[in-house]
Amino acid sequence: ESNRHNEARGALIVLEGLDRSGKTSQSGRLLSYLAGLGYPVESWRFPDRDTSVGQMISSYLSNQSQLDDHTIHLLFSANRWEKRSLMEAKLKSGTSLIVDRYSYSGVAFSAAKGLDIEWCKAPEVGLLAPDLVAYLDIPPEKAAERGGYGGERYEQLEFQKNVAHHYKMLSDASWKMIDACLPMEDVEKQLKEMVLDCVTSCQKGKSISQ
Ligand code: DGP
Ligand code: NA
Ligand code: NA
Repeated sequence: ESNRHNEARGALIVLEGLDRSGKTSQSGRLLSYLAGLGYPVESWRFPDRDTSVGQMISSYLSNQSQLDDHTIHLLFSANRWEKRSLMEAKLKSGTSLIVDRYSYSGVAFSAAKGLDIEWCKAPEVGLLAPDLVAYLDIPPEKAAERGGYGGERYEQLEFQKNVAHHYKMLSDASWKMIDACLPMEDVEKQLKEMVLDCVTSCQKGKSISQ
């Protein structure tokens, strides 16, 4: 029984949503949940601000540096690319990853600035495809009310409305939509079910897709 997890591949689980939709809290809860069930699991987030590319992104987000829209777009993408091989190794070794933001943030946030959507998608091609995309759906006005925004560059109501619009355009039938206005415990319960389903089906040997 304890061997079971070793032979299986991990699941790539992505949480997406506007700023203040609750992704970060829910990732923590999912991590404890899966770990408690004995699954190897890690929680990741993008941007990963710990790398040198991530530090450039962080400085841009906190308005300490200015960068051309295309340039920052490519840096966000590069930040995902620099983690790709580690991500693949983790999944192959059986570790599931709960990832707070991924390529969809990359496209939705840059397209919301007016960049061409196909141009935005191009550098994401070849990154690993998620097994599950859970979208924490919240009206931008509601998100803005949640204890206010932290003051980073994109945390502005008008801009978030535009991001929401682009997320809707990117979403497809495979996305799991969750009403993020529900009490946190209800959101958590729905997520746990989806995530457990996903981890279980990845164990049945579906291979990693790109
Ligand atoms: P977070 O650490 O999750 O709060 O993300 C920081 C901000 O950066 C947030 O407003 C979402 C935005 N963001 C995340 N990923 C990307 C990306 O790939 N491209 C762009 N343009 N923005 C992103
Ligand atoms: Na944020
Ligand atoms: Na977050």
